[in-house]
Amino acid sequence: MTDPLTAELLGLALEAARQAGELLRDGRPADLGVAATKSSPIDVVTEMDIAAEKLITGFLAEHRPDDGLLGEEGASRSGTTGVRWVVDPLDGTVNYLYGLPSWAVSIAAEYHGETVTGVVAVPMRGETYHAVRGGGAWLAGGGPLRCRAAAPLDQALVATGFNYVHAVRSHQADVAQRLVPRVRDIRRSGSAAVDLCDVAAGRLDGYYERGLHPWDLAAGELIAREAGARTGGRPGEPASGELAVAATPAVFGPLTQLLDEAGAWHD
Ligand code: 2AM
Ligand code: CA
Repeated sequence: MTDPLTAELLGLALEAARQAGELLRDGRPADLGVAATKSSPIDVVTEMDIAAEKLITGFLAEHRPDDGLLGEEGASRSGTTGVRWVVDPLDGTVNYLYGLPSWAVSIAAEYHGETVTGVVAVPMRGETYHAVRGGGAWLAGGGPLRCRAAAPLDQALVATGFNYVHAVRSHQADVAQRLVPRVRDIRRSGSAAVDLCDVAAGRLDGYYERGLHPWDLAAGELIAREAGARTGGRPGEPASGELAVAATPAVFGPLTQLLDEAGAWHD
């Protein structure tokens, strides 16, 4: 049973993510990707990002004015209710710029520091994933989400991401190079939130990335965990900016071990 507060927070997150997803989908100029290397399309993306965050924070403030908030585009306020919203209005910005479908709106609510509900809307897939702590993970309008059944590491499909900074990316490429011969294959979608939901939905066996921020992770990590995946960082540690890993229970242990040996947790 979901308690009334968590149910209220989930309902608000679903509605805010729906509205922001529509704004981003319908407001994206059709020719945005054409001149993707010029600075003006980047400005359009930044504008859309900020507009989506404003919509979400405005909606949440209207319904729950005393909650705290942390948003990727700088929205931040401390609250008095014990609830803090953690918001990524547009996760997968580069995909959005290029017209690739893997981008998401990610909204989580923490209660006294613990994530109690998370929503990830992926408008170009027409899918919204959500979870409440202890209540399972769900595809909106569909059924419960379950991560994949056990597969050994050498049959695992594992997603990752690379930092925007070139010096950092090259070490991450070395780590990926160590991984490639040990797994089925790797993927790089460009959205942490989408990757975490794909682990939840059984479309990936695992995902790892270094350098994530709380808003990239908060909702998707809960969704993955509630779908039966294990999540964490370096062996024995929670997921963090240092390293975030989500994988099926069979893949999680060997994957974190391998990532630790390969130095995935440092630049
Ligand atoms: P964004 O699209 O909101 O920037 C890409 O690997 C994933 O990592 C995306 O979810 C991206 O979020 C996130 N990310 C956040 N900060 C990053 C950084 N400094 N470098 C690379 N990816 C980052
Ligand atoms: Ca992000």
